[in-house]
Amino acid sequence: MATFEGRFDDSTSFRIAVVVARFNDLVTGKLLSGCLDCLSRHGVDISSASDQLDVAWVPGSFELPIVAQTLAKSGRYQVVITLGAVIRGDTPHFDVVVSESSKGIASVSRETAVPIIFGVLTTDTLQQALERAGVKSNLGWNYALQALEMASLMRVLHSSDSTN
Ligand code: INI
Repeated sequence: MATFEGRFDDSTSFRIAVVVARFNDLVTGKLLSGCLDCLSRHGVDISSASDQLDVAWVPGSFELPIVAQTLAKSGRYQVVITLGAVIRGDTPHFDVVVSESSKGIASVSRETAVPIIFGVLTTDTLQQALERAGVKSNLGWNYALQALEMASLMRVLHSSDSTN
């Protein structure tokens, strides 16, 4: 029996892209701060001179999949993190935006075999979104951690492929 797990001691070796939606940027900006804080604390260079990290901004969560796809296909990144916030109270087409965004991100991830982290908050109110973006906890931190785990796990799986 083999057990495969991501590790957290190899974070400095990954190139990571973050795609952030400007829509609800009061929330997504805070998710990005939490995300970068976690990456930095795990040794990722988040400075403006970094060649380990790139950040792309898109208009809204609907656009996350196409940019995540372009970045994943470039072959440059081991993992892509998407960040967005869709708030039901303010969004008559909430279900459309959430559905297209989530299905698009899942499909890009499978198609490219690059892990794409789904960091889109879907809440009923702005207050709930803010609570998840730093007022209580900051899920941006968790999304970064999940990204590091997945990048590492994919490397473990690929190296196991090549030795078997
Ligand atoms: N995009 C979001 O990320 N969150 C939202 O709550 C939202 N609302 O409310 O509509 C939203 N809409 C924009 C959408 O993602 C696209 O950018 C737009 O439709 C252009 O394609």
